[in-house]
Amino acid sequence: MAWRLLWVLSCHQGMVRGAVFSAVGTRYGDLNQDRGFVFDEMVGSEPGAYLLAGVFDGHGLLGDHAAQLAVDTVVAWFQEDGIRRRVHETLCQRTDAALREQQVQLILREVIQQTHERILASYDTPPHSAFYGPSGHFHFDEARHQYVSASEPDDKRPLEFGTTAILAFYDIANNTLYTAQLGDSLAALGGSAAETDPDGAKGTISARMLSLPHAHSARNKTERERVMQERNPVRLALHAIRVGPHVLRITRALGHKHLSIEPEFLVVHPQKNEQVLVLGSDGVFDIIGVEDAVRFCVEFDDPAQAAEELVIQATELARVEAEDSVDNTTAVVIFLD
Ligand SMILES: *[C@@H]1O[C@H](CO)[C@@H](O)[C@H](O)[C@H]1NC(C)=O
Ligand SMILES: *[C@@H]1O[C@H](CO)[C@@H](O)[C@H](O)[C@H]1NC(C)=O
Ligand SMILES: CC(=O)N[C@H]1CO[C@H](CO)[C@@H](O)[C@@H]1O
Repeated sequence: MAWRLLWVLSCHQGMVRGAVFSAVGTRYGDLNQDRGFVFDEMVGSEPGAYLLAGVFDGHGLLGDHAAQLAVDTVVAWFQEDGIRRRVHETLCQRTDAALREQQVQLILREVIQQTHERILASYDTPPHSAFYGPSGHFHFDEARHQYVSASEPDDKRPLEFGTTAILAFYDIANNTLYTAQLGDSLAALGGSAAETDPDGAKGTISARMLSLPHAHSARNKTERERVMQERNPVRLALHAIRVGPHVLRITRALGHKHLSIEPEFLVVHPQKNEQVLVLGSDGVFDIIGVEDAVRFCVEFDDPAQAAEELVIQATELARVEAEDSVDNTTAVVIFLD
């Protein structure tokens, strides 16, 4: 099995803890276009403390570059002094919750816009060489603004890439969880009733999706109609869209010059029996259902171990079910209690 650990990162913040684990699938050779991160600001339940996490699943020849730029941009943005102050003021103000929620969503919208622009700007200075799994190495031809295969000079690829995004922002003191979704990377929230209710049947799991699995899918009729109405070179295909030579199952993405970056937002207030938040690329949620993912994670005390085991579980199931065609698979696991 050609899965491989790419990175583990974990952070501790009072009782809220998160970690990310990612594995390369077998389908695209030794290349992982998924990225994930967990970032926190301040400790414990100090006013203004929050946890931010995300998963990005890149596509195209430079999909990994797009996903990495997304992580770097989002993390750097939230570390800027001006943004830190603004987030702090937003979370600490005693105004009504609706206004605060609106302001946090505005912040998320801005970081998405910023990240999109940063990835688009990178089209002007693409890396000189790129590795694209089984298709091998490519070199950038500046004159023609395209990539040419190092081993097959006739294999030319245009510059076209992007990434899905699922961002989760948890305002700890106000127990408010925000998600922003672009594409088919998803978030799930749930937990075990036994943790809070001694009479609750052990093994009773509650779980809900915090994103819409088909909101940005080329199978979604409303989305197909929206895509057709936009003035862009996107064409519809069976259960997919076609942008130049590329066939995509998703209709929105970050950093893709022809796709919408209008995210789906959701705001929830986690209940006592909802202790686990899972963010995953489609490598996770195409294979493991929401309830099973939550059931699996509550068995662990350490989010890093939960994320790793969940990814291993998903890749092993995929290997059996999809005859060794295993996608890049990334999970962020956050324990909220
Ligand atoms: C949200 O949390 C902040 C920081 O602890 C607090 O000052 C504020 O009153 C809370 N807002 C509400 C509506 O509870
Ligand atoms: C289809 O897409 C629209 C627009 O993105 C969304 O509001 C709707 O919920 C989606 N339908 C399903 C079944 O996900
Ligand atoms: C390298 C790799 O496996 N990339 C794939 C990750 O998953 C997305 C979609 O699920 C593909 O578009 C990437 O090519």
